[in-house]
Amino acid sequence: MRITFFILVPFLFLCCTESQKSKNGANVVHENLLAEEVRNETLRTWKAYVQCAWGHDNLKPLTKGYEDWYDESLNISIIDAYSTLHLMGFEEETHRIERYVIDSLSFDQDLDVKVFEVNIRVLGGLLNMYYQTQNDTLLQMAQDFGDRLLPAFESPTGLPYFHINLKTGQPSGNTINVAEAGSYLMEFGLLSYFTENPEYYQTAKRATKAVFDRRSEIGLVGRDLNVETGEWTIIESMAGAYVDSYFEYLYKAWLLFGDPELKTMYDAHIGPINRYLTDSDGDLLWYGKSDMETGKRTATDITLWDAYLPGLLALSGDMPRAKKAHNAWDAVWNKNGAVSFSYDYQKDSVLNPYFQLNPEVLESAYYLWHLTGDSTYYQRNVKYFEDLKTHCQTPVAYAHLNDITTKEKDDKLATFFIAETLKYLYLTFSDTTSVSLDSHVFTTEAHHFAKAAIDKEKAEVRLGF
Ligand code: DMJ
Repeated sequence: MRITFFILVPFLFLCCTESQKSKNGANVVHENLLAEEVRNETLRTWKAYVQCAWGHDNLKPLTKGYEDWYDESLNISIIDAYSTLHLMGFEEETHRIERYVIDSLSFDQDLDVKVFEVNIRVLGGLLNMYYQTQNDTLLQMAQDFGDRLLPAFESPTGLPYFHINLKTGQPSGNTINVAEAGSYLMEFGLLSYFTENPEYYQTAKRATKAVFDRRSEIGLVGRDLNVETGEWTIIESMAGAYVDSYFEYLYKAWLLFGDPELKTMYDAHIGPINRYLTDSDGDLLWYGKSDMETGKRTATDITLWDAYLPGLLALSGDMPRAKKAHNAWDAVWNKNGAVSFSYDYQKDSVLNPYFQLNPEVLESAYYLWHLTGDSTYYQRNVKYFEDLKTHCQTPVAYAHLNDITTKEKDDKLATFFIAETLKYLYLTFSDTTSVSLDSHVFTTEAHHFAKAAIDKEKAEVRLGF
């Protein structure tokens, strides 16, 4: 499939081979300059975090300070970065993280945390640490964290409340969007598999089904729901931000665990999405917004998170739509050398010009490159990486852009930059890493798990489907 790589990419990228033995014994080979450069940039960014922000949630890349999401740190950068550092073979760094998490962290914190965000970043990261090390203490910590999230799902509908207090288990926040309601199948499924306790997966599936059961007659879901009544509070339908990982997890959790009901749900949605949300413009395919009951177009604004969809379409085998949808995102990227928080494709205008170093455009390019072998997508990631360096690089790390048109930087660095953006670039350029879409499934936060690590028959029992 990727034989074309050796023919089509310039010779420049094929030199400089370096081999390393990773902790789990797998060979990590950095076969070209670009993979090596991404690896170096990851280490440079990580070292800045360690030096200036260790023990805090985020590095501030301009002032070299730090900031936390809440009154106390949840150590989100440390836990979220682990799987990428492991993938790249940084043994000293990953050992340090393992020791720190085991020796120094307790989640018995009196904090109201966002259930969705800490699930994908903290629980997903902890599960990856256990998966890589098989250290039981790390599984106990993941289970402890998962147990602290469970009370969020004790609502009349099974939908999770927006916040949960990690110490008291007190939930709060009655309104939730579809992504926040239905993106737990992967992490909770893995937790059920590793602990052999179906409760986690069953809880996640009940929340997902609570969304699915409220789809309209034409098969679309809205955006926001009331957790207690189950009523839609926003009935505008979309496939991107606010709903994205709900669709993503129906497909990916089916791929990893084999629960056939998830695939049935995915199939019930994807047809209506393609029918009612798309606008075609030659070689470009846009996914807009429609009324969930009538399917009538309501808006043509999109957000940079929506760019996960070409990757999901490619993964599920719909290459024609995946390619055209990525063409649309590539066109948006090329206007400013980055994508804005929101953009109107009909008016061709930037709405909110902020850029958070998000992975989605590059992630989908990786999926398309890997699954088609077409070097167009490899070259897109070469270009995106160049643009990130030109516009977002700082003396110590990378920074968000306040405005993609002026390139004014903001003193922020999201944890998904290492967890996802740099990982997908590295996977694109490194042809011989043992981790790929052939063998692994990636969570929405890009934490990777081998399909071979899950025995489908055992999954049926341990997850209870
Ligand atoms: C990530 O935290 C996850 O991918 C999430 O599902 C939505 N997108 C952000 C990064 O943009």
